[in-house]
Formats: sequence, structure tokens, C-alpha cells
Amino acid sequence: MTEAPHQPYKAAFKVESKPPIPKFQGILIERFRKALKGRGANGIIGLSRQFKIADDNGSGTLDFNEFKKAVHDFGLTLDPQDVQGLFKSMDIDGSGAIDFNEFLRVVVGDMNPFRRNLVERAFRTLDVNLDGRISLEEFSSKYNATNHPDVKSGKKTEQ
Ligand SMILES: [Ca+2]
Ligand SMILES: [Ca+2]
Repeated sequence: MTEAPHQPYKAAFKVESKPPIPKFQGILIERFRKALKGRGANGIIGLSRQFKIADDNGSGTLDFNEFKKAVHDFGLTLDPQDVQGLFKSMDIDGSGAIDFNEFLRVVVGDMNPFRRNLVERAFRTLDVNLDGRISLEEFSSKYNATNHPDVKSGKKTEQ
């Protein structure tokens, strides 16, 4: 298998121009978003935390087993084939794993323009090497946990 071609930078958040998601998978994605929101993963920080928690082996991507476990941890009850379908629709480049970028895209698609704009701005700041993708390393380098307002105010403890 060859590596998927890099998308132009701007395409990273062209949610509208994606091929339409089949209705049934759309419903699954909707449920996944709701489950994430139910865990307080609304902003980019919360999402990255959930992603890191789900990434058991610290590879920076979620393989199918990690994803399956995360879906369960999020409190979603899905048939095995639905978990598979959800995984496939989130794995946009077909690499067999969900990276942080793919994870973000799915959730951002649901946001109102104001919120999406915020995330897009955060995305551009985070995308240090300008390849249109955010790696967890890039994310961590910008969002040093000790500088996060929630940590300073004592709401969170640094991991
Ligand atoms: Ca992993
Ligand atoms: Ca992928």
C-alpha cells in the first residue's frame, strides 16, 4: 500500500466538500459526537484529552481495538458492525487507524460557524509544520499543560 497523498493545507477543514456521509453512518457519527459532548469534550482541549485516553499504546493514532474500547468507554452501545462502520467513516484516509486530525474533523463538522472558526484558528496555530494535519506532538508543544488556565486555577491536575 502506498501512503495517502498529502492533502492541500486548506482542505484539512473543508468539511463541506467531503463526499457526503451515508445517512446511516451519519447517525452513528452523530451518536459518537453526543457521547463525546456528554463527557465534556467540547473544545479542542477536551477532545485531545479523550483522544489521549483512548490511545492506549501512545502511538498517536487509534487502531480499531482502541477505538472499539473508546466507543464502549464513551457509553455507546453499538453492534460490532456499527463500530466497524463508524471506524471506517472516521478513518478518512483509509490508513486503518484514526489520527487526531481525523478525530477532530468528525467532531468539528457539527459545530456552529463561530465555534468552528475558533477550532480552525487553533488548528492553524497548532499545525507547526503546515502539512494540514496536527500531530499530538504539535498539540502538546503548544498546549503545555502547566500553562493551561484550568490547571492554573486548580481544576485539573497535570498528567
Ligand atoms: Ca494507538
Ligand atoms: Ca487514518
